[in-house]
Amino acid sequence: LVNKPEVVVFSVPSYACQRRTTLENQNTTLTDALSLLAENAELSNEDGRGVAFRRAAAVLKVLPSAVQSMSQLTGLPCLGEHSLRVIKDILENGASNEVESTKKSEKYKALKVLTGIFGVGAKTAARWIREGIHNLCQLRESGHTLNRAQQAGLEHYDDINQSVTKTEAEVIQEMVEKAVASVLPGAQVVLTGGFRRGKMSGHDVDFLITHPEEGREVGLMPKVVSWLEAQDFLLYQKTTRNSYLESKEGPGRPPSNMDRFERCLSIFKLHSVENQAAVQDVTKRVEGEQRSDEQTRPWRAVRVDLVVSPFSQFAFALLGWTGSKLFERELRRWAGYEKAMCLSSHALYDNKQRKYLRASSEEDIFAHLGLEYIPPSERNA
Ligand code: DGT
Ligand code: MG
Repeated sequence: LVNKPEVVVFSVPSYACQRRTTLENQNTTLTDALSLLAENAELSNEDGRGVAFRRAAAVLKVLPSAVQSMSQLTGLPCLGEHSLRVIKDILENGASNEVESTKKSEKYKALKVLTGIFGVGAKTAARWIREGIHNLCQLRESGHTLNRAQQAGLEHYDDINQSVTKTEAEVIQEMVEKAVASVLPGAQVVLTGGFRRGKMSGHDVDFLITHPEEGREVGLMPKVVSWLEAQDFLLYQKTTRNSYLESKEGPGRPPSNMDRFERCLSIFKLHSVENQAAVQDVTKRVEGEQRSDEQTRPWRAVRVDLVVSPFSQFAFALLGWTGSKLFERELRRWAGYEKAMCLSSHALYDNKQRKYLRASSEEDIFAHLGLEYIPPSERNA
């Protein structure tokens, strides 16, 4: 047999948590197309189909070079009939009809616009669409009573739908660190989510807060929120308390995948970096206010998630809140199917030994799961 060196045949392990997925992607055209179909499926409440497209896209993200022909994909995991058809269309015609018509469809456009409102999920959006509401104008005119989150979401719609930069995330990190240090010295704040994975932008900023002395973190969130409110840093917040103990999880009652940490979904008022300096300089501050009269507001709204974890669960919480969402899902699937374990953001339960496995670092958890350690920057599945 003659070797054809120009045709690279790829090989990829089947679970995303066995793979190193950096932000470098040689197949963005294909992965963007599959991600759009995944998003459309999720917005249409077809989660199964959504996951299938996400898994297919994740496999293409780790390929070391751009796919040239279908034959290179032979033997790759997670590429179902539907995803292969989309890939084939793009390789042969430069675009997929299904993707292009989805992008243009009234239903997809309306779902995107309506779920772009903070506090509106796929189910609410679908209900509104059935009532003929396709955009923000129609929603405002419909007379629907919106809850507090949705009102804030509508009010700050443009800001919230503009992505958050790494620099903005760092400024918010300083604000959160200052708040936490003021109300509980010694508490730790960690930036999680996409920014911890090295992304340069995101849809929100995620933080995990803990204290090395177990128990000291109890009651922390309301104090942090009060401090932030007193500084006029919050445009909206809703805190849900920790319900992990009340959930009566314990041996024989493995943890559910539902997160039960004390959590604050919020919208921060972030003064622009320019205006951060202006706050310290009275002269410039006056100028800043004049500019705001000319409709350049000196601040923008940014979505921020705060989570408080007891120290003993911190490693699980950190792993669970770093993402990506698919990476998390794959870790839990690996734990369940391959190891007979149950992983959540609180704990790891071994069904065979009938006990919880302790971990003080993410490395410990990967080791318990029999997986090679994957650092955050390589969890971008
Ligand atoms: P982004 O913000 O669009 O740049 O992307 P990410 O990766 O930061 O995604 P995000 O902010 O939705 O969530 C960050 C991670 O936190 C995500 O990988 C999964 C986790 N996460 C989000 N919401 C929940 C939740 O309600 N429960 C649990 N356990 N984890 C969550
Ligand atoms: Mg995030």
